[in-house]
Amino acid sequence: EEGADVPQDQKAGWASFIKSLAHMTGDLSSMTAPPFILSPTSLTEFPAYWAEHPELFADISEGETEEDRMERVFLWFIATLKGQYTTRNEKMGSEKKPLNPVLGELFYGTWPDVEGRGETVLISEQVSHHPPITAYYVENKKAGVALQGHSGQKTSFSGTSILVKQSGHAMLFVTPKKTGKQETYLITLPKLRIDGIIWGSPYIELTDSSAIQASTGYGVQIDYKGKGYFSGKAHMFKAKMTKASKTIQTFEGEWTGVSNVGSSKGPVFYDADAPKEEITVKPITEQGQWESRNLWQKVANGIRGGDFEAAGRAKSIIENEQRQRRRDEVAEGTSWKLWNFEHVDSDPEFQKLVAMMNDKTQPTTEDAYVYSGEHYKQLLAGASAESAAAAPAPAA
Ligand code: CLR
Repeated sequence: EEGADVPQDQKAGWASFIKSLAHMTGDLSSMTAPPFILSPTSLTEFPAYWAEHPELFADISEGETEEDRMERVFLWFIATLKGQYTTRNEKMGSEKKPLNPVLGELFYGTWPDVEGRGETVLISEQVSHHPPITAYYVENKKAGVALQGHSGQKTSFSGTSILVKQSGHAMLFVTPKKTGKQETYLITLPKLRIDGIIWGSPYIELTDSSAIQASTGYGVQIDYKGKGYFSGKAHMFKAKMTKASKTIQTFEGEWTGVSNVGSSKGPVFYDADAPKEEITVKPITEQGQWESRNLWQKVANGIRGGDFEAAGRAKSIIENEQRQRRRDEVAEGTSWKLWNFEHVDSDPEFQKLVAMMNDKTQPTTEDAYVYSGEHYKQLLAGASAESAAAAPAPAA
């Protein structure tokens, strides 16, 4: 029955939310949704999903050959998918609507150096509010592996599903232990279909294709399919590793379960039951005012505790403060300065890799956010979160 998973008192709100989806103009993030579907987590936290298997990330640079390293990059990539796209279902029962980050919002965290693998750090920053774009940098210095990327979304509604096109891409920089010579990998992102809207229990299925293109000439194309395509199962993929149009290896299976090398009878490639490691974040009391969990604390507490009026009030304070800040900038003829990133229209390495890619998996935009780490490095150097911040803090 329609709306079966919606609390009785929110059924009307959910129905009108679905109606409003039909008029959506590409950006769902700023639309008002009923309380039961709200998540207390901001989108600036999502880049952490790239590094919840820090050992696989670090192991990339241990690869003996170009082919071996391509396969390790692909293994790490597949291992991130379950976290990226099914975590909210597992933790909160369904996909939820994340908090819409403010411009300048930050999310910092680390994964510890265990057994000499090196520490992994995440620097995530909201670099655009309208449309929402999050830039991120993940690095394991010791291993010689770093990921720089940004993420935006264009959403539409099919009548039953929300369709999400991801804009943005990621560049992976690897310094192999063997050669010491840097390799780059361009990573494009799959499309999402959010099903289960009618019932009030949304979940993600991945569709179409994405790819990873290496500067070494190796590439992997990944095709995603849900129920009833390759088999009766949801969350399936098939992938093909190639070099100079020659197929080197194929892979297939479930990105939420077991995948195999070659056919489904081949050796196990990855088992998504493998435990993942959550990011370590400073206690909120030690965070700066632009850091996500500190900034949204009252809103998140309201959502978690079911006090949606308190959450709404806290949210309005933040949003009004942001609007005022934007008005002041216009009046002063200034513009917001990013903390840790610099926007570029394109870059030569990106163009080289795109040219090596199959058309249907190419990213739609060329621009990127290059990591400078200005604010993060000041913090590490011992500045307090506030003094490291050139701009005044947002509303308390
Ligand atoms: C953000 C980038 C991450 C992967 C990822 C996972 C889930 C996506 C999210 C991205 C963007 C925002 C998103 C979310 C699922 C639902 C949510 C599309 C792509 C939208 C804005 C909210 C939908 C609201 C319904 C649940 C009612 O690497």
